[in-house]
Amino acid sequence: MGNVLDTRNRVEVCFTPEEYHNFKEEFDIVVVIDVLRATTAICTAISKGVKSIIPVRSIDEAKKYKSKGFLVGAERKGEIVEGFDFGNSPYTYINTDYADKEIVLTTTNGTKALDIAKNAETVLVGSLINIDSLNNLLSNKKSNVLCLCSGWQSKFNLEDTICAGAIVDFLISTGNFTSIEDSSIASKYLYLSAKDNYLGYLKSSSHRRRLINLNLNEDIKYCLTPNQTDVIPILKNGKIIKL
Ligand code: 3SL
Repeated sequence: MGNVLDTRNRVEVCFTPEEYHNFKEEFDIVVVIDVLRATTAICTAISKGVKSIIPVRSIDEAKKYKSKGFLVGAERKGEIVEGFDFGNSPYTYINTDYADKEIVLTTTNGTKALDIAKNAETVLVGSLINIDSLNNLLSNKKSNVLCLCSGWQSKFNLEDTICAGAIVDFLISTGNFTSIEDSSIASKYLYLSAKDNYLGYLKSSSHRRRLINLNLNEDIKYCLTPNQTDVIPILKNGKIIKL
């Protein structure tokens, strides 16, 4: 018998922004994930009516926007950078009404991943808080999907990988997608081990420890609580807006 052509689309996982160059040519849709906390904060902001978020990579760029009068959030190593309006907590957008505002944001890893992926045909913002809505949208696409984990300073992290695994698991279950990379298979199995208790599973993960040391336990709980919004942010022409 000859080879049967596999018409399924691919869903794969890239563990860090540094590995993105190995994947980028084959994927039309890139989902950028930074569960703790950048993409969760962005999903929250857009779901609370923020008009757009301009992600920038460096503090210098952020400063330029600040000097022009923009509202600017800046985080490095979990902390608010002095001189900016706020940091990277999703509660920023829950506790204060920034509806219809344009916000500039720079974070340690999340906005770097967004910058690296910016030339993909479609760049979506993923997190656990919008996971079902995102999965439903992706399952209707006839495109290869890459989950780009932001990681931590060029290293693998658990929370982004688990979120990516939730996407792989769901899309594979539709029968219309397949994965061939070990990173995707590993992500799926990590997700299956973690899905009943994200908080417990991530108890000793490096970034959870980092955030606990900064008294950010409420942020962690929020970021690890799935399906708090249906909103899917998309990066278009340098701005993140509601799809
Ligand atoms: O790395 C990032 O982009 C941030 O999400 C890190 S933090 O959660 O704000 O510490």
